[in-house]
Amino acid sequence: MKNVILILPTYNEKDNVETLIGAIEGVFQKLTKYKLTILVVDDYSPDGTAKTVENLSKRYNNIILISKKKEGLGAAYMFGANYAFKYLQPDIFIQMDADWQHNPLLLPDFFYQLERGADLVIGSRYIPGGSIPGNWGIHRKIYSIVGNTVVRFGLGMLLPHDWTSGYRVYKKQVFTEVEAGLEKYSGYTFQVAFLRKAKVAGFKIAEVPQQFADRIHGKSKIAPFDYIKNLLLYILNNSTFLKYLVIGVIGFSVQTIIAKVLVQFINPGIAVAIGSFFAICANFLGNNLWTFSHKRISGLTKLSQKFIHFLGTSIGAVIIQGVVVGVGVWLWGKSAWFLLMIFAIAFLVIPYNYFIYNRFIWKK
Ligand SMILES: Nc1nc2c(ncn2[C@@H]2O[C@H](COP(=O)(O)OP(=O)(O)OP(=O)(O)O)[C@@H](O)[C@H]2O)c(=O)[nH]1
Ligand SMILES: [Mg+2]
Repeated sequence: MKNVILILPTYNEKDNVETLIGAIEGVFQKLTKYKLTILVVDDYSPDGTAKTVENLSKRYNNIILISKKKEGLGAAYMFGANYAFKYLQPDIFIQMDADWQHNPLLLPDFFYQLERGADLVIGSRYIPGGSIPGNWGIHRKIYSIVGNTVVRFGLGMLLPHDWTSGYRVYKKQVFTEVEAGLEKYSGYTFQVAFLRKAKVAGFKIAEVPQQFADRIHGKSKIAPFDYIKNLLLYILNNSTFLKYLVIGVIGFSVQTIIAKVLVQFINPGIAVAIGSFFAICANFLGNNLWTFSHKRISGLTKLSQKFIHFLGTSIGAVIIQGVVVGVGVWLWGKSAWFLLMIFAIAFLVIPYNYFIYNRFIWKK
């Protein structure tokens, strides 16, 4: 029998917590292989959530209430998990909002994925079968979709599809592996930081479609401005894409110097193509050492194989630049070559390479 600890962070959820806990208990009557403990982490909610939970703990013998000062969602999860390790011998954790936005009836799907070998399962709104509330205003929908997309592309980690979902089930090893340093993210950024660390550590992540419901009782605690600011700061500090751009600038400098020298002697299209070959070498080394250090390719055989692969995919970038500069010079004259090269790199080569690197070179 596995010990499952469901951490339920609450702040002013008096009107949600009773029915939700009742529903969760009902679900676990059928999940007989698992022994559930519900750990409510309440930050002294002024609405008296704690009192309701205390009453519930008389009805169910598997509810523990922790009351602590208000520190944010991430801090509540950290506190709950550390408490569980100290007193409850956890095997599996569940993270779930206490406002009914996460449907407890989905839990058997999460456990099915764990049993099939996943280490971490996410309730995803952005996969087929998943959704955000239809009655949300357009700004709210955009905020949610754009936020998630910025995280995925900013971090250069396209999978899983839903990074900001707080509905998650994971094995205890995931927490012990990622926990170090997470206390910095006491608010909602915790979810993204947690997931990124789990991904980097190589845990197997699965997604189940989730129809994210709208809140009926109580108010949202998210402060959008703070949330966006913290998320952007996190991405800036941890973005593969930004590191990739820095390496790209170095490669670009190598390319420019070589091309500027050669263009005095040979056709500009060829000069740029040669310059870009050297940029490719600089890019491969720089990205391997720094940008994708978490997926670094090592060993001479692997490195040379991957470099050939890299060269192969980079031919696309060489051709793009050769064609744009070649055709552009033919249209607008030789003096336009430099601007044409910059245009080709900024708008065509950067997205092309980033996609290829993630998809084919440093995939895992
Ligand atoms: N203990 C604790 N719980 C919190 C805190 N902030 C939010 N929560 C809880 O975390 C869960 C998610 O918070 P919500 O405000 O619903 O955030 P959200 O679901 O991302 O945003 P909405 O879609 O706007 O509701 C809820 O159960 C909240 O009660 C906090 O500072 N401390
Ligand atoms: Mg909510």
